[in-house]
Amino acid sequence: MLRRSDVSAGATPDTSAVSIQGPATALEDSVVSGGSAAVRVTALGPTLIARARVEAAGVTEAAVRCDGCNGLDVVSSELRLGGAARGIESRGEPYRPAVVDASQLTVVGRGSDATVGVAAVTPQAPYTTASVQVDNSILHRVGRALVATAPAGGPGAVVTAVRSNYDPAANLVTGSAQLTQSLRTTLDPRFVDAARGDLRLAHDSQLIDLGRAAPFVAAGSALGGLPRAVDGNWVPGAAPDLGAYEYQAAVPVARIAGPARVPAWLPVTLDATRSSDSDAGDALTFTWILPGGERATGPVLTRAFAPGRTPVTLNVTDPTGRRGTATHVVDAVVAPAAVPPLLSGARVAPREVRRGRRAELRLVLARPARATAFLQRRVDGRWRFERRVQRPLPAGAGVVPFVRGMTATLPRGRYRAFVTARGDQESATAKARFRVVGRRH
Ligand SMILES: [Ca+2]
Ligand SMILES: [Ca+2]
Repeated sequence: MLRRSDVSAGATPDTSAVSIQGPATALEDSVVSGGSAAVRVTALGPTLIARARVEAAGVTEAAVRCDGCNGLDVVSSELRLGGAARGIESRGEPYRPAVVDASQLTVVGRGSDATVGVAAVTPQAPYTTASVQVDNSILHRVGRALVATAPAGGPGAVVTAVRSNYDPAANLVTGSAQLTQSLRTTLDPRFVDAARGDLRLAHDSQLIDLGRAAPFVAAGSALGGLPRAVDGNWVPGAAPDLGAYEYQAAVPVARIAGPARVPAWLPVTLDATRSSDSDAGDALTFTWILPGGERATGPVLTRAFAPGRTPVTLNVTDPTGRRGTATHVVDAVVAPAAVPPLLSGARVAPREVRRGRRAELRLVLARPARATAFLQRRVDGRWRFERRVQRPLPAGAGVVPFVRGMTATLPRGRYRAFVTARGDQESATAKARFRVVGRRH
């Protein structure tokens, strides 16, 4: 048994990446490519290929080939074809009938005329038969969806296709071969992104829930390991989708990233981009709901909040209308106002005081205080006390005048006013420089 394997072979003729020769063998959850047949089965008993991705291009003639194998089941597998490859080929050998059942296949070609979805082939030889029956499958962009060839009048090759989606126009039946088709559809599969190799069904595919409940091969899990027979449309009742995958009809998961505590009235950003939906291709729409019924759309909400706790609800909706919800509470707080300094803007005006003229110390008090200024004069490189002026002042712009008589008695030179403001609970200091100029005494 091969499980979770990744096997490839070169382009050598008559080789295979995986060769199953004994019965009761399984190839599951694996990726296979290369060889003339990527997977060749010659076992004479039951074998199973489940949830495989098989690439058959270039010289590879078949993704899965049964050479006289009696009892091959293939299910929930994706077969990609290029060149002249066939998805499933059931090939009879003398005295060894080839019998293949296949369900839940997604077989995709590249639009070339030479590819074939499913084929049963009986060569000109005695006691040789080949059959394939396929259901719940998609055969897309292949040259011929179904081929059954057998010599005229000889043993048969039989292809039976039930409840599958393909274009039958180029089906080929030769000789004594038979082709039986029922419950066929020819819808656009609506893959999520076929150009990029994503062959899962988009939410609006009509192949969702179209499969029959009891296919030829018991379904098990879908490709990728996800549950099969999920109710993927709004019609009550679960049914398998056509093809290897199963649309899960998942409800989106809403997630909000953003700060819980923010300054009031300042814009903050709440981010919903980490919301998710496990259904491939389900684009999400975002609706934010604020108290009072205010709504906003888009994956990111930028908004200022009034003080207090504001619950913000996010609805994330997928294209089918399934909706996930998350709530984030924003606690907006008013930042304490900055306390202005008690004392600022201290300066002497004018900065050059003429002796005997008016001068004053100007300052700004944030709160009422008593202002005291020591006038110091620069003498021999040091500040020396000269005078003291003092005045209680209210809050606001304040002025401590130097009386005219005082300025008349100040010696010329460089000065500074060393100001101290004392309030009820606080004090502050500042300095203001000035000069005294004018005639000597
Ligand atoms: Ca389904
Ligand atoms: Ca979804």
